[in-house]
Amino acid sequence: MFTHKEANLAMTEQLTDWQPTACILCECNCGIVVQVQDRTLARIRGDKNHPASRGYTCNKALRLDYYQNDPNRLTSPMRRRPDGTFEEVDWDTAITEIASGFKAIADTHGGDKIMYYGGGGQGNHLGGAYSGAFLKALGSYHRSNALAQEKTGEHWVDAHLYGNHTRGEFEHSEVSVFIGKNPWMSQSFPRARVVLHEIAKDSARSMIVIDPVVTDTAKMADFHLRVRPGTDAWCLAALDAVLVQENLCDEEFLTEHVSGVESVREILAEVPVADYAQRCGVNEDLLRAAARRIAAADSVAVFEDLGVQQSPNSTLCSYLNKMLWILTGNFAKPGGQHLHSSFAPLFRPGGVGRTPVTGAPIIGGLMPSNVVPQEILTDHPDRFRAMIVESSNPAHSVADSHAVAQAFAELELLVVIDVAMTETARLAHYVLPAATQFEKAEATFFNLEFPHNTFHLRHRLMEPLPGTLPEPEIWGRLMRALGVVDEAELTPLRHAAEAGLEAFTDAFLQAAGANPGLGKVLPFVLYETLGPTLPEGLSGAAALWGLAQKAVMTYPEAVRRAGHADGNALFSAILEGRSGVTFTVHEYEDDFALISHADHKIALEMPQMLADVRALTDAPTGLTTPEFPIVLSAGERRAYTANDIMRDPSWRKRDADGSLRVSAEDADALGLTDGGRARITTAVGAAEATVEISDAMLPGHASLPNGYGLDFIDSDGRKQVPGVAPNSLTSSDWRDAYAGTPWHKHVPARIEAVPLVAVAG
Ligand SMILES: Nc1nc2c(c(=O)[nH]1)N[C@H]1C(S)=C(S)[C@@H](COP(=O)(O)OP(=O)(O)OC[C@H]3O[C@@H](n4cnc5c(=O)[nH]c(N)nc54)[C@H](O)[C@@H]3O)O[C@H]1N2
Ligand SMILES: Nc1nc2c(c(=O)[nH]1)N[C@H]1C(S)=C(S)[C@@H](COP(=O)(O)OP(=O)(O)OC[C@H]3O[C@@H](n4cnc5c(=O)[nH]c(N)nc54)[C@H](O)[C@@H]3O)O[C@H]1N2
Ligand code: SF4
Ligand SMILES: [Mo]
Repeated sequence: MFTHKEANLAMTEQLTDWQPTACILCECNCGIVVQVQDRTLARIRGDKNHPASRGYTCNKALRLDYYQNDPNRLTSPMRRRPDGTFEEVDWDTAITEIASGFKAIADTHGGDKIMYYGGGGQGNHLGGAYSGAFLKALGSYHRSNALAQEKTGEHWVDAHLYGNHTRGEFEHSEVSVFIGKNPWMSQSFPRARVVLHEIAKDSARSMIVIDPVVTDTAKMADFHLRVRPGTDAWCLAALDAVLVQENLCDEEFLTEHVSGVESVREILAEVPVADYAQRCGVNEDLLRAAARRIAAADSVAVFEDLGVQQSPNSTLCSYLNKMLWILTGNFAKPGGQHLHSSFAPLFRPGGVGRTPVTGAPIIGGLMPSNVVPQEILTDHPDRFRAMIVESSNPAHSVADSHAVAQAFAELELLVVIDVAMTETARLAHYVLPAATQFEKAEATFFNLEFPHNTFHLRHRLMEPLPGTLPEPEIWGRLMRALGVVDEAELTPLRHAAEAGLEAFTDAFLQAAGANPGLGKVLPFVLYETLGPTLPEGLSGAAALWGLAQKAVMTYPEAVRRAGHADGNALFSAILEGRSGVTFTVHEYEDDFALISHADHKIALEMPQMLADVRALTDAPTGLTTPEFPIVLSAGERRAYTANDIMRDPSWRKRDADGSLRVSAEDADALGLTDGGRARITTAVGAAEATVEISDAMLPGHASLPNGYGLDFIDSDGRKQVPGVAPNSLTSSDWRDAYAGTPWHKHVPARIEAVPLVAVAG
């Protein structure tokens, strides 16, 4: 398969051999093999040796060269001039000025006024692993990233119920349930389209989809519960209630493995199923049939995603959703729901608190992305004064782009680490150019599978583009500029590392025992000492040594079952395994041990959530107004969207403008035509889009894709901004009460036809 540079006749080098790496466009990180030619990813196909994806890719992986060879890539550190333009500066100047700038802010206002946003996109979490040393050295601990735009509500519920993250084993489930999730387009679990096909063609298996849109996934479903947008709480409460009211719960499982069942049962017993079915717009018989199908199955796996996590009642929906598999005992068995091992935590354990200015909840160490501008744009003494953004584009991906830009303009120091001059980078004082994910060692920490869990260290396919650096080296240089670690501390570790991993382990334990402060800056210490001894191009993998030791301590049996004798053996296997390694092999019983409560039972009772279930009786199911009568879902995943990773619009084979999808009924009523233009207005902004009339949409519901409205300078120097930037239409305050996660899928809007203007001549 040739990628976009195939027509380039100026190629001078031969194609390399096939080299393993991974796709970086979604959290699956499917293994791929690539032939490189003249720094282009010339040929790409699925890697059959990758333990999770086994040769699978979707349509997007084949077009990764549009990321690798984005013509707008950064090739030098940039410093903003007072007039807002940028000048190139050398690395030494940039590092020195940035380190002393942050130091000055920490000294004057306190390190806690420095905030960190990002730390990794869909496939690159290694860089962020090194950021912690620099931040801790400054006394900075406040952070946020995209997980606080989607998963923190679910994490909060998970933390109460069992203290861990769950995943469904769809490959083997008799019944699969997708709630506000369209895996045909958005993937998110291994080999998604293959698995969906297998489910659809097997009459013994069923698929239940809860989605207002007739998505590609919904088309394959046996039960499509086509809820009205924003009414999932009623739908899920009714499904749970059917389980209780029709005595369909797994009583043996509940008695043995769940506490707090009775109060839940009491509340669900009161739920008026017929009324709730009507309120969410789902036929009552269909809803009951779906609940009965779940109850009758030997195994059920569920996936909730943005359709509920970015809609009203999102945290409540997470709670109600988990009842579906808990009440029916679909845990700790093949095809069910599982607690899995993790190679590195995505959330900070126990990281709860409140933000300094707005008092918003901090969950898993992350403050809501939505409050970031409000934590800056104020004269509150504890406001953030400085920020580091790494591998994220919050000026485009966080609610209310205008507010974010205004806030960032107030910062005394903003540093962005990215491969491209993004919307966020343009607001920065300094922009540091990173090597791409094919020019450095990289890895994903989205290791979420059970019973086999995979970790993949990707080797670089080529040297970093001149002028760029891998993040571990950027953080290493920033740390050296701060000068907080004494060279004398590092020397013995450097020598030991040269003698091999065993010697390094002994020396490390001794050094850490003598100076516990070293642990605080661990990734830096590993990078400086172990890093230089690792094979060419892999110094950035040094931090994985610590994580490998931790994995063995946390899951000793499962790591050994996967064939790794100890932490050093696991680390070595990771360094050598070019297509990824299985790091844990669990037995189904292990699920219970992974419940973090002392009694290893699921703690079902969450009083606030139960009060909210009760309150649904009187709560409004709609949030639109006469002024904004349509529900706009701002940010749907489509065939050619990949968050903000792909900036060159020519990577798309279709949907170049990112059309606004509307129902035929709305189009009629509003005078919209297919291919015509519409103006969308919300409480905070307005935009114009191309209309697509679609029978997938319910009347009153419209949808725009994510990842559009990014600017791009084409080869003629012209700026293009195809489609609508979804967050030009969303607002910071439109968010969940518990987790502060945004309601991007539920933005009240007004849509009007834009009359065609006749062009003279
Ligand atoms: N192609 C592609 N794939 C991706 C990504 C990408 O950018 N492009 N991004 C990745 C990332 S970061 C993520 S988080 C995942 C997200 O993956 P998904 O959550 O599957 O993605 P979305 O399309 O944003 O939303 C899912 C569904 O929610 C539905 N929905 C809208 N409103 C409601 C509602 O009120 N109730 C219910 N039940 N459903 C509703 C939409 O119709 C849509 O089908 O995708 C990942 N995969
Ligand atoms: N309205 C609306 N907003 C949304 C969503 C929505 O559905 N609707 N979805 C939300 C969700 S679920 C998510 S996950 C977020 C995603 O939004 P972001 O958190 O902004 O993450 P990405 O889009 O993955 O952006 C990754 C950035 O990393 C850069 N990058 C790529 N490779 C590298 C590298 O190797 N090193 C460095 N340093 N940088 C690199 C890219 O150029 C890009 O600027 O968007 C959220 N925003
Ligand atoms: S499923 Fe995700 S990781 Fe796999 S090829 Fe598609 S976009 Fe890439
Ligand atoms: Mo996401």
